[in-house]
Amino acid sequence: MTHLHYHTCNLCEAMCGIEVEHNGDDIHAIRGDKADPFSRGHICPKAVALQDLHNDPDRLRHPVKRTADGWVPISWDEALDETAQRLHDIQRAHGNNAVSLYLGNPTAHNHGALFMLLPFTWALNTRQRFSATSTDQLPHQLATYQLFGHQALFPIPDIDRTDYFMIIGGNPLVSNGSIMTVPDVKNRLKALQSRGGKLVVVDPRRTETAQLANEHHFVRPGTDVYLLLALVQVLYAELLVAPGRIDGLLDGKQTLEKLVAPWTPEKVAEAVGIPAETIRTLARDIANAPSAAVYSRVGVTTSAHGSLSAWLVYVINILTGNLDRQGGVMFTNPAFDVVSMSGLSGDTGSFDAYRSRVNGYPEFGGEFPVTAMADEMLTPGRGQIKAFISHAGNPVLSCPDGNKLDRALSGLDFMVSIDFYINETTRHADIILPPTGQLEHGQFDPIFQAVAVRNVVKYTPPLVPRPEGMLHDWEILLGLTSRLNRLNARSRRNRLKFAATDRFIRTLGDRGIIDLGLRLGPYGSGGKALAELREKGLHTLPKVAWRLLRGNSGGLTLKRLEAAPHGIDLGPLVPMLPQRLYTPNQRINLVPALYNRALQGLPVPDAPQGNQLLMIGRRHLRSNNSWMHNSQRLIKGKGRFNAMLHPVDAERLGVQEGADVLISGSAGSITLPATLSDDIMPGVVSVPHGWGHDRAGVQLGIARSTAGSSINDVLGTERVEAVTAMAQLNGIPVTLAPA
Ligand SMILES: Nc1nc2c(c(=O)[nH]1)N[C@H]1C(S)=C(S)[C@@H](COP(=O)(O)OP(=O)(O)OC[C@H]3O[C@@H](n4cnc5c(=O)[nH]c(N)nc54)[C@H](O)[C@@H]3O)O[C@H]1N2
Ligand SMILES: Nc1nc2c(c(=O)[nH]1)N[C@H]1C(S)=C(S)[C@@H](COP(=O)(O)OP(=O)(O)OC[C@H]3O[C@@H](n4cnc5c(=O)[nH]c(N)nc54)[C@H](O)[C@@H]3O)O[C@H]1N2
Ligand code: SF4
Ligand SMILES: [Mo]
Repeated sequence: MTHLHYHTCNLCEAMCGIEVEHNGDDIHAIRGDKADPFSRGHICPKAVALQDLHNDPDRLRHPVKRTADGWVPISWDEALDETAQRLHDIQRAHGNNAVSLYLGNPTAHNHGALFMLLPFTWALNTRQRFSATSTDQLPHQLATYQLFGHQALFPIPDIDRTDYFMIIGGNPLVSNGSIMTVPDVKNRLKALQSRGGKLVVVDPRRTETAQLANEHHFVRPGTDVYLLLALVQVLYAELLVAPGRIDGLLDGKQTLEKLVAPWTPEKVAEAVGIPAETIRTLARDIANAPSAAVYSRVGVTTSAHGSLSAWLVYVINILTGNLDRQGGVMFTNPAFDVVSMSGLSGDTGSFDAYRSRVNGYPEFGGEFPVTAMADEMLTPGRGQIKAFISHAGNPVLSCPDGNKLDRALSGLDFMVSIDFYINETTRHADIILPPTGQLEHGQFDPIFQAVAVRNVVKYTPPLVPRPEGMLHDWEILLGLTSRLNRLNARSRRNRLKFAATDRFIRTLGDRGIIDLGLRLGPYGSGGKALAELREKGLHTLPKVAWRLLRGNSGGLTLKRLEAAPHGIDLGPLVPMLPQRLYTPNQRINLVPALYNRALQGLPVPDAPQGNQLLMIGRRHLRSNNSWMHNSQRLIKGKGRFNAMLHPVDAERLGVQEGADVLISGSAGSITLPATLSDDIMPGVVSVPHGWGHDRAGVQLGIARSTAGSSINDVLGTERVEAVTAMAQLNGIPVTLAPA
């Protein structure tokens, strides 16, 4: 018997609906779900590979422990007990900060894990927390925190209605959108063009997205900040500043005018690589378009001046009247409103409340940047990291200086990984706790629904019931949380309190929490109650929660959502200001002090030096950061691990198409084949990240057979962004020579 099951692909942020034809575990086909109102049948090749992940013989299905004779299976009780006890003992002996935690990218795609993060981090009570945020979107979050008062209140391009869309350092045709959940992005961009709109891409490479665009401008890596300053300068100089409806909410317009005055297009043009007159035209086009959305992503946030750049992009949208306007950048009104829920508990974000021990780097949202991680493990003293927990991450391949981290991890007293693969990172663990796979748990996307280009909501149940002897991520994290709390509880009262929390979560389960969130959200009947609570400044969520759950309410519930297996479209984005602001005075200060300070310290850009080569990254549609490389169907075909450089540079350096080159940076060297292309700016070399699976002990049969090494073995941890100390992954000076 063949069944059709509707699910959501959770491999990237696009949330594509899929139709799985299957008989139990036996998957016959995976197709796009044409009835999903948001993704409209779109999928990419990775969705089909979900079946390879599901069937992968290398995927762990029970906890394992490292012994002198290799990995041996152990029971869940033994694994969870031993892990909690080891962590507890290390904290007793060396202080709470001796235990550290790293959260990888898929944590954000797993609602169960997300729901457990707060209780789990409370139980750990350590300042040594890290995540992929600091190799990714931290500057965006800092900017939303500073401007709008909440670290997750992102303005999202209204791509379906905009007249002008500028993408700086993003390649949605390959990445399928990021902090902009936008399935079927190619057709949406084509629709923009056929209604007379303009797509403009600013990128050191003529990317897949740039090839579709009406205009593409090469920009020298790391110089976006100067381009953006000049755009703002032109807006003021040519009297194009017109914030429109939100003008009355703004502070700092004059301060900003003075700050940008020196940054004329002429001053920056040579360094940026874009003529002054073109910069002027760009500013005029943004200002004069009936509506415009300016958007920046990874190429900008992981570069030298990511914080200033991310801030300036939002500023340009504000100054041109495009914030909170149809066709501009808008806030979402999600059914499960993570922003207002965390806002209610008073947790809107934090920055630089304390600093890291060794490097003195600022925390953001309770985490230190990953650039501090290895040093915190390797540097002796009170607070040195002795134990490490990795959840859904592979920092050895994804963070700068993988070899240093390798060294640091192998010197720890204890390491546990919550992951279903023995990869470059988890091979260092003492215990691995594997969760259920993507089709074995339900799928709900509290984060990505909150950054989608339409208000949408969807829940899909698991394809197959949780296999016997397996646990979901949230159950593993709850198992550890309960045990740690029990070990930590000094009084009977505390023990009872922890037991009650444990019972609360276990009774609700992930589904109960989704249901609760929906009821409390803007489309649930409890949304009003939540708004009232917020007005009263009350923080007693659980009590209200129980009442709402028992009551029979009229609004959106999980049950109603499940009756719509393809998801529910709640309509286009709507204006949300000023109510949505979390700033204390519900106003927007255009020039928060930290950006003002950073601008004072911004060096005047150098003219490009003759033979300098700057390395940037590159993503591929059939790859997903450092994983999904164990699928034959994804990795087959032309090799993609190569260094792309311009023929002019190749000639200067004596490099032939296809020949091996040695790329060296501050942390080391890698060898890889060169590919020559006019699509890359002269002086720039592009290398993909996430490869290099040949490290000893990696148990990924197919991935190991692929060629390649890790770009992050070239990048050092010392190159940090000035404001946040987050990793610089783009625009890195390297040398290149024939191998
Ligand atoms: N040089 C360079 N480095 C980069 C980047 C770059 O552009 N250039 N990009 C950066 C960015 S944006 C990011 S987000 C990071 C990503 O970096 P990481 O998050 O550290 O690494 P991933 O490659 O995403 O590894 C994901 C891991 O999660 C596991 N996993 C998958 N699903 C689940 C699940 O449901 N539960 C659990 N428990 N585990 C799961 C996989 O097996 C895999 O081991 O890389 C960063 N590193
Ligand atoms: N297929 C696939 N999809 C993915 C992922 C994947 O690995 N594979 N990863 C997912 C993750 S974790 C994320 S965070 C998103 C990222 O989503 P995007 O940001 O859209 O992805 P990238 O392809 O890294 O795009 C970054 C672009 O910045 C350019 N760039 C580099 N340096 C600079 C610079 O200094 N200035 C400017 N203006 N541009 C620069 C690069 O050439 C590149 O085109 O993608 C997600 N989707
Ligand atoms: S674009 Fe591909 S990987 Fe991303 S959600 Fe859709 S099918 Fe999955
Ligand atoms: Mo990312």
